[in-house]
Amino acid sequence: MRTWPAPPMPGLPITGPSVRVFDTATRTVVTTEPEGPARLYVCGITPYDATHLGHAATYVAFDLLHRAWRNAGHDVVYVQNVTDVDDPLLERADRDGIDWQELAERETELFRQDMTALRVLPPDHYVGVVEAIPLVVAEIELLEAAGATYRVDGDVYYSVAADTAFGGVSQMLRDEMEHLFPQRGGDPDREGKKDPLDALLWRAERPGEPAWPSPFGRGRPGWHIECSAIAMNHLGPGFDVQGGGSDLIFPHHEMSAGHTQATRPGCAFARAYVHTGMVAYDGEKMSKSLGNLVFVSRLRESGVDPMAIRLALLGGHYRDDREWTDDQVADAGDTLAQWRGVLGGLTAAPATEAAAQVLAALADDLDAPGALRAVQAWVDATLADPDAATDPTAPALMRDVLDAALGLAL
Ligand code: 5CA
Ligand code: ZN
Repeated sequence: MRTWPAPPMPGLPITGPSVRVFDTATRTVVTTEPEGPARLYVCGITPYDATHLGHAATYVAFDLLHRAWRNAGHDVVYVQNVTDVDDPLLERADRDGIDWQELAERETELFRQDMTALRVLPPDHYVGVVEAIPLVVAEIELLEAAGATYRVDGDVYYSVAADTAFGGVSQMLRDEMEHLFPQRGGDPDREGKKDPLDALLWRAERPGEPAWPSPFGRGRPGWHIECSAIAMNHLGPGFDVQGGGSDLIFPHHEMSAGHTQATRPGCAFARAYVHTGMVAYDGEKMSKSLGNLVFVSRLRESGVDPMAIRLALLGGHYRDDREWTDDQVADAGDTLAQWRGVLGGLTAAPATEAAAQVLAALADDLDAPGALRAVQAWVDATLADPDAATDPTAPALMRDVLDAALGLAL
């Protein structure tokens, strides 16, 4: 699929530290140690509605990781999928009486525009499920050869018993898994399943639904297998970070990892699993199904500076669940005006230390609030004592750091 244009990223005179992130599977902060380019997979959108601030917060968080790696001297290979055929998309297209492909294309294009406006670095491989069906089919064949599949009325299921490490990503107990599974697309009560948690790999053609030919008959992919197939084909096993929102920990990331572990014994899917907290609005997780959404595109249309949206999103730590309030974007706009004033000066307070603090905060589990505090302290120092703010290189250095590390072009 077509990706979106890369914003320019200035080179910095200083190198950032090794990047550490919180890994859900081990519940510890781990140091990433890329061998060759850092390999990143982030679960993409299901394009049946516009990008809301929850999605944006998640993609901005992984953009910080992407940038932190680049600033630490690594090349990055970034892969993101688009779930451009799945139940919620087909249901919405049906409800609105439009073609499902048209809906997916329209919303994916809007997402590209939102990501461009927010200066999110694009993936190197932006892969839709429809175009990846041959990869999905090949991956299911591997699972079949590993004895990890069975049929229920023509549908193909994955047997969770095939992954000896099942549960190792989410670290959840069975009770919690059984509670979450039906809420997140699972079908525990389907008759004929061996284990209620077994996941659908291939859904046989139903009347009125799109279907593609395969060795298992005409049908379409289940959800989790798309990410296993795309990640394995474009990154390979043991890639550095699998990312997404915390709503994907179980079953999605557990299953995607499980598929790979069943077909490639001894190989981990990813080396670390990193999850963002949920953004809420009006007290509830922002979600397309609840409808309590603030769209990035609407804010942009109403004249809000995309950099103010980005700064507002960076104000919370990526791992925390948080509440979006409408004043956050106005406050961010005020902050930007103050910062732009200082960056526009001919001189400022020396910035070398603040620049290093920004890079250190971001390398320390993507601590954006800590990075913003370092910038604010430098701004305050410049404004508090203009007579001492005589460094002519400081404004340009800080402008480049804000751009390269935080994605804020001011
Ligand atoms: N297509 C699948 C992943 S393969 C999917 O979950 N799509 S999505 O459109 O529902 O979500 C896209 C990304 O945004 C996912 O990483 C999801 O975890 C994240 N996300 C969804 N809602 C929120 C929210 N309220 N706050 C933060 N992140 C969210
Ligand atoms: Zn995914």
